[in-house]
Amino acid sequence: MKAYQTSEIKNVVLLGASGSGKTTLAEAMAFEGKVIDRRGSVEADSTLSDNTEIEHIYKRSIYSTILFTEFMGRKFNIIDTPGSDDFCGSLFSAFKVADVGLMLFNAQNGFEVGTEIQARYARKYEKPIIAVVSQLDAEKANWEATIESIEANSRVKPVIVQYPVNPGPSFDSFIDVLMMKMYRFKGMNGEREELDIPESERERAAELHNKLVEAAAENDEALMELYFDKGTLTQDEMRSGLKLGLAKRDLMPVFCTSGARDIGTKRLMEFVINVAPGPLKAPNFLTVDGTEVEPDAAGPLALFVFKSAVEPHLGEVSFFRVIRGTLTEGAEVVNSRTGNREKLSQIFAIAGKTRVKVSEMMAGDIGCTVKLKGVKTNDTLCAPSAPITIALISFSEPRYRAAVRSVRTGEDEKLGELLNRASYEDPSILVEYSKELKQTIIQGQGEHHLNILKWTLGNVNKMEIEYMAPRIPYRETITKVAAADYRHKKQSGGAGQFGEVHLLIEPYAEGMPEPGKYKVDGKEIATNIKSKEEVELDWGGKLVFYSSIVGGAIDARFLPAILKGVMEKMEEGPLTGSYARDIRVIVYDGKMHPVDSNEISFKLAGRNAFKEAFRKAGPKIMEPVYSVEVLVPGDKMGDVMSDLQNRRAMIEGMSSEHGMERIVARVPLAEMYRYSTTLSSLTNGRATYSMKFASYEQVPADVQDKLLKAYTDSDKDE
Ligand SMILES: Nc1nc2c(ncn2[C@@H]2O[C@H](COP(=O)(O)OP(=O)(O)O)[C@@H](O)[C@H]2O)c(=O)[nH]1
Ligand SMILES: [Mg+2]
Repeated sequence: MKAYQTSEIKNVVLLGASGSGKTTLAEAMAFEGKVIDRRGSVEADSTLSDNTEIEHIYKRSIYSTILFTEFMGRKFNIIDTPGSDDFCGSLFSAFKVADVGLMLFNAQNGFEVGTEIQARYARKYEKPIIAVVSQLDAEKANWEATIESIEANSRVKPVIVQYPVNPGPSFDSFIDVLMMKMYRFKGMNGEREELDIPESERERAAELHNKLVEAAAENDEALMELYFDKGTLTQDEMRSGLKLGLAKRDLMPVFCTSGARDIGTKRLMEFVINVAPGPLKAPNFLTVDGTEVEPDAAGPLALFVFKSAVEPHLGEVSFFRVIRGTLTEGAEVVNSRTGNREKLSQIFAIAGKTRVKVSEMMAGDIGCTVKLKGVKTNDTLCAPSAPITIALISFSEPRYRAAVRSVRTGEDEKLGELLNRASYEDPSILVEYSKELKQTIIQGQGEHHLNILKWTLGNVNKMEIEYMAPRIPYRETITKVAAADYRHKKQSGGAGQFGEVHLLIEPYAEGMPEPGKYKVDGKEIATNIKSKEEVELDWGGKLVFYSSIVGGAIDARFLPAILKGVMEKMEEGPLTGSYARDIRVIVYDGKMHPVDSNEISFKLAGRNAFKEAFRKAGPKIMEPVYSVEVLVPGDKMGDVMSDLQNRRAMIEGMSSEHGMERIVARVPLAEMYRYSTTLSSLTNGRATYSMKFASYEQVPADVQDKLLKAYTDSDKDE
């Protein structure tokens, strides 16, 4: 393969709802570029893109696939993505490295739920979008309805470049109102004739041509003037106007295809070459500190790793885009995250599972390399002389959590390795062992997402796993002042143990005044602070520990032991064994014994005095509450709201935008298990949501009673 110049490269991401025909179109594009000499089909499990067993079972893409194709002296790097929102992780990676999106609209369905979700992401990443009406040969293909639904729902203005003459099973022709030609296709392999527009279509074609000219002119004042002077624009002038409008996302050119019959593929690719931004015209990549990096093929090398995989018999495969410079086989680079040197002994162009060895790749190109052990997604590999770090792909917050364990015992280590690998390959999967919950917690984008992983582990890695509801990380705290005295005394043979601690506890809040006088159980306690220690707790919140001991009742050297005793109970709260937080402790009196007092005695006295006081201080269990944002179509608002209310949600706000309602609520984590599944079934998959930790709040009395009872039943403490 020749080494393509930066100006000869087009990086394209295929978007659209699941089933819209992305994988089939990718196949046609690869065929047009002669990467394959026969087109496979999704039905026959023979496409370049859907090449894994699980994709064959589902007949749908689950992983994103990169495939290059060479066409008219250009190299296209096409990223075929899964349509389902559960696999949006790979979409974010694709958005990072693609310069333009082809959004497929199935002519049988028009603007679908999946389209809407992906259009939202495209907006977020500011990707220019070309609309591709697909499956125009299908029985129920309906051009008018499809265009209407795009016009009604798309926030980027659709501008028709082509329309079909005979949509439906006899589909073989479309009219291109930019070229002002009709294209008629023969057979199934893209052979076409270029014809004059027949009499019967002239009026319609002329009308759409004028609209296209206007839409092109609108993007530039000079073009607008030309248009006013001449009443029209040349094809090249139209292209330059469309180029501007496309790049700014002011317009979305609309094309006609049937991927299954390879109709329209070539014209679409020509248009991408002529009008869509390539690496030189797309916005420059930014480094983590916001510096732009020009795609200069003569500059120092920088590669950005956007996807990683582990392949049997081969090991790690790292997929990258060359951000700057020219990569040559054998290049030595440094990983800017780790500082490690790496050698790229082999570099490849990628067409699904097929890798074609190349010797050189220039800025803008996409390829892969193998066997880089310490490299992962989001790493920048650069010339040691000019290290930079490209801004990272931000994967969305996980939306589904579960605890995971292996079904067979003794496989923890192997499971850990496999889960780490899963999150290496798919950074939208997060895995962590929680010491607090004593569970391995896995997070992903939805139940389907995690079930696919379960299938893969079971069938490919022979590791049977099960998912369970994760335990909830409750916290304990107190609501009022209480005091307790505790004397630890032990006399057994030789040296005895003696320590007595009088302490007082109260709820801690940021900015509260220093301790003064207290009245507890009818007794006045005046404090006179001698020392103060603030402990930032690892699990959130604070413990503030004071000594106000007078007259040397307890030696200062025993204070650390008392604090240690208190901390032991903070780590294993008296109510449910959960972490305690936000408490102020004032040791104000006690007793020592000249011989028997030692650290262990004071630790035990401190611990027990604290525990006793805690129980008298109106103790409460607190639960994590998340801020949840749901985006739901207006007609499903009622169902989603009443479901949220059943989850003890506090609705904080509602607003509408473009027919969607945004609900902001605070919901206890304990009520969010499997929420994505419920939301999806309430709305037929038309809603999305995100959640992030907000605060700890007291649980309602009935919930507290239940938790206390559950703990007392299992408590073996003292
Ligand atoms: N009739 C017809 N069927 C198509 C066409 N493109 C895709 N399909 C079928 O639609 C289904 C989904 O196609 P696929 O390419 O997997 O869609 P993706 O989920 O967007 O990748 C498959 O059954 C395809 O065979 C087309 O142009 N015409
Ligand atoms: Mg697909």
